[in-house]
Amino acid sequence: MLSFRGKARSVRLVPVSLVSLWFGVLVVVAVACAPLPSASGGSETPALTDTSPPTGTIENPLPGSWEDSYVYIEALFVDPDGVSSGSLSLALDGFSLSYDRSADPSWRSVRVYDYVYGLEEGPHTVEARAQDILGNGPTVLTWSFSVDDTDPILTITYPVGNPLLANASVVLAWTGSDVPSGIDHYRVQADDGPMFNVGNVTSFPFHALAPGIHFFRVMAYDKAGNYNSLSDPPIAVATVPNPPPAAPPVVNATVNATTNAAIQVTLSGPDQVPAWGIGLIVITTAEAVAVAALALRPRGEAGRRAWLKRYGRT
Ligand SMILES: [Ca+2]
Ligand SMILES: [Ca+2]
Repeated sequence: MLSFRGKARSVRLVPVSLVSLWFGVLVVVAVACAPLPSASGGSETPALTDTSPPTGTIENPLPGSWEDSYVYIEALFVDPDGVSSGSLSLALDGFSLSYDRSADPSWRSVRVYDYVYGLEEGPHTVEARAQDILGNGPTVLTWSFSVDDTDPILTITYPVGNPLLANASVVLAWTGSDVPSGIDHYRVQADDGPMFNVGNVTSFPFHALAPGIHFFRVMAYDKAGNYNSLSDPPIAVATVPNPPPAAPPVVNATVNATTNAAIQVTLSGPDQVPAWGIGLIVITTAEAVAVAALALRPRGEAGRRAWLKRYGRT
């Protein structure tokens, strides 16, 4: 310790090391009173407003649902005090899952989830647990779902083979079955057209089909989302015949031999005759008369003489 004497008062100087000691004590007390960081980096300091356990919600799969062998499992826990990270658990059929989790910064809303592959067909049970950071709980969610890993079976009953569709229409018909969940709905398609969800009916009409061969496809979906393979779908074939050939053109000829004007001889046909089937020929009056005279010329010697006398020929 150092001391100085002055005129009216004395001054005592406290060693610097003692000041540092007091400051260090204050820092330690402040740190001790600060909220403890959680495993997620958020604060687990309770708000002390809620003594209830977390609220749990089943997110996926829904209770009683049908799933294929690939299942996503998720549960949500919410608590105003914050959810304790160490209290979380997720199990399937009694076996713990190495789940993942996601939480907001305060850890008041936490999701636990996992993906499961290759489950056997039949029922399965999930259990998810969580407590708040005060130890309230645990909240336990328990629910069941079922797995269907078998594709539906489908058979198209009409058309079979490749029938001719005289009226350009067909009513596609089929049968389908599935285990263990059963058929949920069918979808049908003609050629490259849209696929129609037709529900649970087993027939569907197509009308006004163009001439030519047509392909029809039916897809069956079970309640777990399985379907008959797109690479090998049930396909039916049918053909709409071409229309009958058009009637030959009809010739309508008009000859006007009384004038020297040009004469038109027109070839025309019914409406179905294409444009290229209609021709137009123009000849003169003299040519028309000569053609007619030759056509009417009598046969035999007597006739030849009468014809020469009539037309002044020798
Ligand atoms: Ca609570
Ligand atoms: Ca199935």
